[in-house]
Amino acid sequence: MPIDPDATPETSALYDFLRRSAPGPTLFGHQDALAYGVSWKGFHEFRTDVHDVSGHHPAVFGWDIGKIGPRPSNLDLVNFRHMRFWMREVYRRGGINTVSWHANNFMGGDAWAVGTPTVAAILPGGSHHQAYRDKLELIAGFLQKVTSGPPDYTPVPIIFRPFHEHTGSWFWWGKPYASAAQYKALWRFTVAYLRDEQALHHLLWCYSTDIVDDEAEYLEYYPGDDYVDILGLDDYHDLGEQENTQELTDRLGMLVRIAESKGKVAALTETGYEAVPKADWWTESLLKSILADPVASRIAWVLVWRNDNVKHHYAPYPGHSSAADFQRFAEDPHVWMLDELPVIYPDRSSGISW
Ligand code: BMA
Repeated sequence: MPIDPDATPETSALYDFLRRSAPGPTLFGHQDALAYGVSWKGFHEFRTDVHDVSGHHPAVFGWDIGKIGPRPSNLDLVNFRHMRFWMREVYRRGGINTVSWHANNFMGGDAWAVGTPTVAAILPGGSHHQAYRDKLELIAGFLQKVTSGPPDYTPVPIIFRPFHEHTGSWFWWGKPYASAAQYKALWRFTVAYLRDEQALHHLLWCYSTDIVDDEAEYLEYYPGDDYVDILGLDDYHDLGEQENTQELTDRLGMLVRIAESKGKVAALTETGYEAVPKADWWTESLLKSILADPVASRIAWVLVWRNDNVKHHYAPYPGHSSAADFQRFAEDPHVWMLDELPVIYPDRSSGISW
């Protein structure tokens, strides 16, 4: 069961699917996949770079609500109304949506403006608490409108992954700027506010660290089993220039063991090698790390970051040197793309609005 006892039937169905499917395949995910690719910006078609390369769309679609507020678009210029529309289309096609939040610093600056005691300041009683509540209220309004559309307006289940990579030092919510007690309090407040006060029941909550060395470090800031559905890991370290596939395998094994001991789901919530300069990276680095240990292979999904331009992209595009290898990756029986998913949401409205 998700941590929300009142989770919508579709949200519970998604969680159930993730738990049941985890021992089998690993789903492939890509950030901003429908919004743009290396050479295009989308709206009127269901297009992804990954599909252009392999004939298959990702199964998991990552989005980010960084800079939600007065502007129409997020920090990477994805229009928020379009984002909602795409999340609906993903749902209608039976895929999975996950939302991260590169939150601006409530004491000034963006997510990378570090060094301020912001976590403490936005907790109840803190100098910036009201600003935090106001932002969450706005987010609740946005998330509430992510529905299947007419006629049922079923809320579309969303895996929400705020305050990620807090074990690093690059975001204002990172470990050097907040104690474990403060981070946990922030997480718990956020769950209680969105779930109980704003009555959002279509969220699964995903906690994700950057690389850690052991279970104690992974759990140091963990807000508790009553506040987390999915245990994630972001790891760009092991499969980059200094590749060490065994290290990723070991970390994934650790993650799966922690998650399974709690009856929860594990996922490689972010990974990648910027511009994928290694032609066989998909099968020889990523898939190899996942398959090297049967325990590690039980991660539910792996998501790579966005395809912004030829220098900054994490999935291939037509003509890219890793395209052929990506095809092999996508065809591997262990890797599931969108068209390989069973029906996850029992009541999803049929029909595609394109
Ligand atoms: C980073 C880069 C940035 C982007 C941020 C949030 O990894 O891709 O360009 O703004 O993620 O998506």
